[in-house]
Amino acid sequence: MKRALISAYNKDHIEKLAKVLVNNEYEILSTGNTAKYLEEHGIKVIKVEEITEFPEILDGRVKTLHPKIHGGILSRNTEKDKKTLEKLNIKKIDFVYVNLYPFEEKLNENLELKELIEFIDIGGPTLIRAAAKNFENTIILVDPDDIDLIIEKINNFDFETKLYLAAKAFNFTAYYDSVISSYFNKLINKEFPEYMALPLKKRNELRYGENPHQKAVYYENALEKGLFKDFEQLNGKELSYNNFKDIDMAWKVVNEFDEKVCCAVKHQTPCGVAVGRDNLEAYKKAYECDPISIFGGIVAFNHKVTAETAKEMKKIFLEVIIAPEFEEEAIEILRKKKNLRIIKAKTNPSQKLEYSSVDGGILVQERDLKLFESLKIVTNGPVAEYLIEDMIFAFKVVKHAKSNAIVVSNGKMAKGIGSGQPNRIWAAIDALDRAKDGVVLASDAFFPFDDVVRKAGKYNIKAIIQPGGSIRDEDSINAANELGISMIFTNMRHFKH
Ligand code: 93A
Repeated sequence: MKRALISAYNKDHIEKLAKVLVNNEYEILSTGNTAKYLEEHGIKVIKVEEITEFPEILDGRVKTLHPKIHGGILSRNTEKDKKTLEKLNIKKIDFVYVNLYPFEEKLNENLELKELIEFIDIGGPTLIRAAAKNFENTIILVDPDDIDLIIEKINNFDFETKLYLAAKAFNFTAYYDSVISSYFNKLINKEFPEYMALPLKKRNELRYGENPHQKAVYYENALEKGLFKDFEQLNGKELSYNNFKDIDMAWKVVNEFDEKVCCAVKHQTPCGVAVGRDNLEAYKKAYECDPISIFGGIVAFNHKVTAETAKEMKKIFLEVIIAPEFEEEAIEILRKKKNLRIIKAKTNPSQKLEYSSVDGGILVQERDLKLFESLKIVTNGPVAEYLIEDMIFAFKVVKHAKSNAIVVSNGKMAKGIGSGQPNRIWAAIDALDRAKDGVVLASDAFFPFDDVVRKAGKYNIKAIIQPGGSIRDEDSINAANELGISMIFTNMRHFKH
């Protein structure tokens, strides 16, 4: 007779599993409620207490933590181990199935810390890890989806199957502990702990990554809120890897604004942003900024999409439209385009940390959540209020454009966006040349020379907003005064690489 230990918080699947085991000449060993459940379902079980000759104590905190159990799980198929078991009257345990206390699920129930910690399973992970360590001699099952595999192999577990089950077991306990670890770090407000265990769970296998020859997956962080946990896809194909990134950034851009705004994104950079009195105006202005790049792009709104805007958007090929609300008729119109992904966002951006990977590690930083430190007019004379508002608009946009970035705007409409250039003057030339009738120029970082100001003068720019902080700030200020351009320093840089 072989022996299997079943200890499960969630009792789904255990009846089926136990029957399979019993039919294959296993006797079943179980903890309190699991034993009760199985007996009620007509399965004969031995209680762990009978083996340990020790009661479950401390309200169940100690149930299976006993040498008679762990000796049985951890012993090898050697003469020495066999003798030890014999001498101490321990019987080998050949199979373990555990379903842990649902700590992660309980996080949503607003429990007091005192109550919550009772859902930290100690004995369960210990059983799993012991069996997984001794995988050659003890079968470990954690995922009920593998029951069919167990049925198939039950009379002859091969090495690969045993290794696969062990890998899954360690993977699972590591995840389980990462949830607990992240939760405790949150309790002490530790953003950058010594050891980072992110509780990441695979949510989507993506068709591919940035390119078709790259495999990709979307992992969800169990402890974070966020757009991709709280959205509804109303139409279109499943999201691609590039869609995830572009949607994420477009949504962050529109959430910078209180006014009705529209942002078009292409290849991780805004290609049109505009505030409008209504939905249609915002869209039309964002479109006009760059009617070429928006093709195949992502369009985001921070407000309700109307039917008339839907009609307008239907005229061109878009990948994704994202907004908090859509008029019923707007959805009907847009649904005519089968592949167009329509995303109803249900939450504002809440992400605090950003992760990016390098060869051999990941970089973690706080998300760029601020806009400016101060607004200081550094040129002579006052600046008209409407220009200041326009400058702040342009600065909000330039913050999200790839460095080096320059945004030229007029009336809270981006007219020219120059981004991703290795030097500032090219970004400026790009933006100014595209803008034609821009009034305000924003830069994501300071001007090392006065060349951008002088170039702006040639295009009749009236006001410039930039962080300031260069050792040659004076040159740029003098050039601005000379050309009658107002300039504001924000004292905050927004590199984005
Ligand atoms: O409280 S524990 O951390 N201490 C233990 O010794 C122990 N052994 C098994 N939790 C323990 N378990 C867990 O009890 C299992 O992981 C399972 O979730 C649960 C099953 O208990 P019952 O059979 O009484 O429902």
